[in-house]
Amino acid sequence: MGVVNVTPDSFSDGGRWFDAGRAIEHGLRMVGEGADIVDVGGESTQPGAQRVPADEELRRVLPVVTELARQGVVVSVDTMRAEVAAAAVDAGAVLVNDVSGGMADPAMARLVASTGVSYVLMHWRGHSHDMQKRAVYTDVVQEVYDELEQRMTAVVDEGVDPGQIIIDPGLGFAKSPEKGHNWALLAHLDRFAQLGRPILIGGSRKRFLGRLLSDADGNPRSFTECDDATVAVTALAAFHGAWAVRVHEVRPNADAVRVAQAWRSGGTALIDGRAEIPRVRGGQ
Ligand code: PMM
Repeated sequence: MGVVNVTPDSFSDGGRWFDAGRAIEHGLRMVGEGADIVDVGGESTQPGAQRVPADEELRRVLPVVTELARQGVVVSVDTMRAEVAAAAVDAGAVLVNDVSGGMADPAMARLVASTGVSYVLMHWRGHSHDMQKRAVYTDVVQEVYDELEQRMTAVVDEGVDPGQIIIDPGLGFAKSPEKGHNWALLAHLDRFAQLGRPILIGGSRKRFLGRLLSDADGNPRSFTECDDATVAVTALAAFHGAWAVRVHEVRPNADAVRVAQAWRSGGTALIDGRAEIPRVRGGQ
């Protein structure tokens, strides 16, 4: 899953794809590089970020979703708002990526149920402006697992089919890089598999990688210098059964997924030694 942040302020690629034309071009380039899904978002969720009004979010994402879907790209919309999700699905998005797991907008679950699209339900404890204060756990793996299970039950009670759901432990969202929460979650992907749904991992360029790669004085590595570490996370996550990884640099990560697949299958998933290139088409 390649990321297109149509925002002026996302922490990892802020401003680069704010213009609709550039965002569309970027999305198409990522498909050429091996992305199966392009995730389009109009609201930054970096720690400390303030909310964007719904009309502005719509203005940012709709032209991009519309054009990518028209060109046959499998489009996901990264939004916490049912109103934005509804418009994006009308414009051809086939997946709603809701980092709040349905908590930010009580209308989201019903919208997902009524449209039948796939739904990424991520672990979340509150909006970005103060989410890091909520990174308090006794047993991060157990608590994230339990909270995801509760959210799954809640959205299913609202009519979502369990088969629509993809779960995501929400790396970086109310998780402390200093306390190692993100690594605990990654080390226990098999535990999350017990929820019985595909798993999405979004570790690309996140602060826990910069913290891991701090210099001898303890200064964290900048996020732009964390792409190689992201690829390592991708290889390991894919090897341990993740369904998808959400990344900013598609090509090396798509390569890592193929390596992991080949390794996992012991070569049996290859055709004359070649990795199969999925041909995924979306749109209306
Ligand atoms: N991370 C960000 C945004 N959306 N969606 C899912 N499902 N999982 C994530 O981990 C996730 C997400 C924040 O990252 P960015 O601002 O670098 O795109």
